Amino acid sequence: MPLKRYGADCALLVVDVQNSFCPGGELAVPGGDEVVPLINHLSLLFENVVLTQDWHPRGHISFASSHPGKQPFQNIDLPYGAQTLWPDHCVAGSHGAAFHAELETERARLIVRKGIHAAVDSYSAFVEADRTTPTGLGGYLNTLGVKKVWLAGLATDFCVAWSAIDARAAGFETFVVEDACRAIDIDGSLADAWMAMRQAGVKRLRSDEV
Ligand code: VGL
Ligand code: ZN
Repeated sequence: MPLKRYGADCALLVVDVQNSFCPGGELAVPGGDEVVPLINHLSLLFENVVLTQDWHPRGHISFASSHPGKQPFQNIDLPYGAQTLWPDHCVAGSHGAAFHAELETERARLIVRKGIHAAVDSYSAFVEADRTTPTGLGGYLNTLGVKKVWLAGLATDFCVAWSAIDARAAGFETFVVEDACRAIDIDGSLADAWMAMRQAGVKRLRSDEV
């Protein structure tokens, strides 16, 4: 095993590498499974590995099926703001919500489940879509003395981007490993996400630069 290059003040945040987002899944991200070997390798370099898991109750507000007459990928307005509607995905306890079978999960010290409230989505691993309800991850990382966070996983333009931007907002130096992520990319969402991450001060790098 290679030497752990990143110690107690660093964390690798592995975002939503779950069956629903991999080929064959309900909300498959193109090439979603391709990140698995890279992430397994990256995780060997980190003392602190945290996984996130999109984890929705049945009938979740982000599901198009919860809104009669609406289709997946349409946008609607909710009390907390705009919401893209998705196919049912990552239903708590389902096969889709489970991690990709080849993702190495043994060394993860924390699994954060998000989107757990029926009426609020959460792309971000830190703060739900109402922009107020914390998941607890920021407090956890601060308590451990983590100062720098690297992100990889799915999807670049949704859960990775929101989590990276919120990591910056919580004061962490933040890096996104671009080739260890894959995007959904609807209506220019990937370009918008990179722009927003850049403006937030998120650093973008490749896995061979980690
Ligand atoms: C995600 C859409 C809906 C993601 C989660 O992991 O990027 N995208 N739920
Ligand atoms: Zn979701």
